[in-house]
Amino acid sequence: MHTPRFNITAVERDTGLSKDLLRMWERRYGFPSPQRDQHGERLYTAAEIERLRLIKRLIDKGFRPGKLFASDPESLESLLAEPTTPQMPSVIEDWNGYLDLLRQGDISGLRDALQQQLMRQGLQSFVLDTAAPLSVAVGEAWMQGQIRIHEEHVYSEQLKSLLRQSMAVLGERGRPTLLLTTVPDEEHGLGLLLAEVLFMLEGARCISLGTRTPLLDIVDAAARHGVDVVALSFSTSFPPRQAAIQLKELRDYMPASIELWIGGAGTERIVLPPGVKRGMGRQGPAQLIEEWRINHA
Ligand code: B12
Repeated sequence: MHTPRFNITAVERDTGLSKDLLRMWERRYGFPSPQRDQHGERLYTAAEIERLRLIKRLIDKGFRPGKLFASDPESLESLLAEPTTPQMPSVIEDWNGYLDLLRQGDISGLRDALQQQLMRQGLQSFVLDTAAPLSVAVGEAWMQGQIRIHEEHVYSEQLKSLLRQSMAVLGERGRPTLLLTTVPDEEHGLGLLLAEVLFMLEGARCISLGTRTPLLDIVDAAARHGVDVVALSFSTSFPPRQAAIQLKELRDYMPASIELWIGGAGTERIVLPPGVKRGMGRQGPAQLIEEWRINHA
């Protein structure tokens, strides 16, 4: 039972836990702690595999890894018997866990943590309750000098790729068709991406141009793709007066049949020109879509 004979591939196959995750737990929690063979490859005991299986089942039930690794194997068994209320929302206890992974340069650990959290929460709650506040925490950490800008970029890229992957699985969507982007001086793009996911979950078709599209190109792209709506995101870094001027310009250039929607943390302060709609709060995207469908029924 205690002779280490199983390599990491066997453990991955037997437990359903990825190699990356096994290595991350080893670094983070000191368990499992495999011995090494003469080539330096990890070797696990049967007892370790058994405990990992138990831990996997408990995580699936909603327990947090931190608590499980601190418990001895016997109390794990009794936890399994307990009726549980899922312990949302965090795989890593708080945002500091994610910031630590960034500082350690542990990209695969970060990807696993985000992926697990997404699986646990489902896409909508992941966007609203993890990705949005975590993006703020990561941005703030950079501004306070707690992480480097390249670490923030790693986070943004991992989040983007995870969300793009999840959106691809959602498949073809119907009307309204939205063109999403930001105006030329607005570089903050994570809010736009999160809004795109929320719009897609409402069944809308989304075409994203990413950030910083010149106004005339927005108009051109909207016509080219025959969209129903142009949706723009504004962070609090964007001067509200400037936003109002650009929105009026854009509204004047576009046919009235194309709606113009705005959202993002910076929209509250913007005085809306006629013909521009604002989506606010968690339900913002869903409400705008619902309204559009009622008006176009
Ligand atoms: C993350 C972040 C960054 C990241 C951006 C990463 C990226 N690719 O987006 C990085 C680190 C790169 C960055 C850079 C900068 N930033 Co910055 N950043 C932030 C931070 C911390 C969070 C913004 C964010 O991502 N929010 C999370 C998203 C998910 O929320 P959201 O946009 O509200 O989106 C949600 C909804 O609103 C909605 N939604 C979004 N869009 C839309 C659209 C529609 C149509 C609808 C319906 C809904 C909708 O859906 C989302 C999910 O619910 C804020 C501070 C803060 N607390 O907000 C500062 C902040 C905005 N940044 C700031 C600054 C100054 C900058 C820089 C200029 C700093 C510098 N000196 O270089 C640069 C340059 C950026 C630029 N030129 O525009 C300041 C602005 C201050 C000001 N008023 O001028 C802030 C407020 C920080 C501060 N406290 O000083 N930043």
